[in-house]
Amino acid sequence: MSYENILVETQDKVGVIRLNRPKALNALSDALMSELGEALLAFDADDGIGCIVITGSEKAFAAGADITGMAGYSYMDVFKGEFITRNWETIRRVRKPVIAAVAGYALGGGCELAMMCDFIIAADTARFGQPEIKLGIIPGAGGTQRLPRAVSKAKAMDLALTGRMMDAEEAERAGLVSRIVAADKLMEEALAAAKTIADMSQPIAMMVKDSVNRAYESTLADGMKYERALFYSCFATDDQKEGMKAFIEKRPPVFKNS
Ligand code: CO8
Repeated sequence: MSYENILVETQDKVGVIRLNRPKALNALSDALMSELGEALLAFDADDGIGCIVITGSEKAFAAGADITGMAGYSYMDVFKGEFITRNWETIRRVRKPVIAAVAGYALGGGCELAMMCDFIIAADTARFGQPEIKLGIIPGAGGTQRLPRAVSKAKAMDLALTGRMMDAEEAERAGLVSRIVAADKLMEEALAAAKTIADMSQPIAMMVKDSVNRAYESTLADGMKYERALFYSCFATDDQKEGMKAFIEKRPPVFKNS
């Protein structure tokens, strides 16, 4: 499959998608988002892939949705055209873990895309923000919803109302990113984390993802029930038998994804 706005490769059970519109700081055009969705679904369907990494360039993960593309839109263009839902939410259908490896700007839709991933590894150069207010719009792909859940209401309000950026240190303190690494080690670290995940049992990793995501959609009691049902179902898998047997035999497990 050849793409115009992204680069796609496979490295040792890890699918890597690089956003690639360097002249526009990886602005997330409609075409780019459609390609990203296609590539994500292809990796999700590939049994040889256990984890996916989305990254950008040194300068920008993505500087937002494509402003030039949006500038002339009318209400009916965005409403009838299912703007956002048409191709921005494809990533939510991906069942395998997805890591965002962020260097440089992750602004507006770029920050929202990173937040749609399962976790964010940030280079020390990363800068996050929801500057939409400066363009006369509000965030439209989760900036007012996922951001407060990730960093608290106070910080989300501060960022979305002033449009200011926060650096990697502030983002880690606030809980938006799971770790910060030196910019020149970003891909090495992200790929190592992805390979660690890809070596686990795929169905069990999918259950972990599903169950953690459930925490955002349910009460604690309902979430606990959901987790328990998935936990019980682990005991119907070959990989649970293998994982525990390998521990007892003091050897690494060989998961069969079954
Ligand atoms: N869209 C289109 N082009 C962009 C974007 C963008 N979001 N960001 C940068 N570019 C382009 C610039 O126009 C410029 O192009 P050219 O060289 O042809 O003039 C090129 O990229 C380089 O940018 P700059 O010269 O501005 O680079 P600087 O290093 O001076 O500044 C910044 C970098 C600070 C990142 C600056 O480019 C900037 O502020 N960009 C816009 C950031 C922004 O406002 N993002 C939010 C966009 S709105 C949004 O994301 C809404 C999401 C809604 C959900 C999704 C709906 C589909």
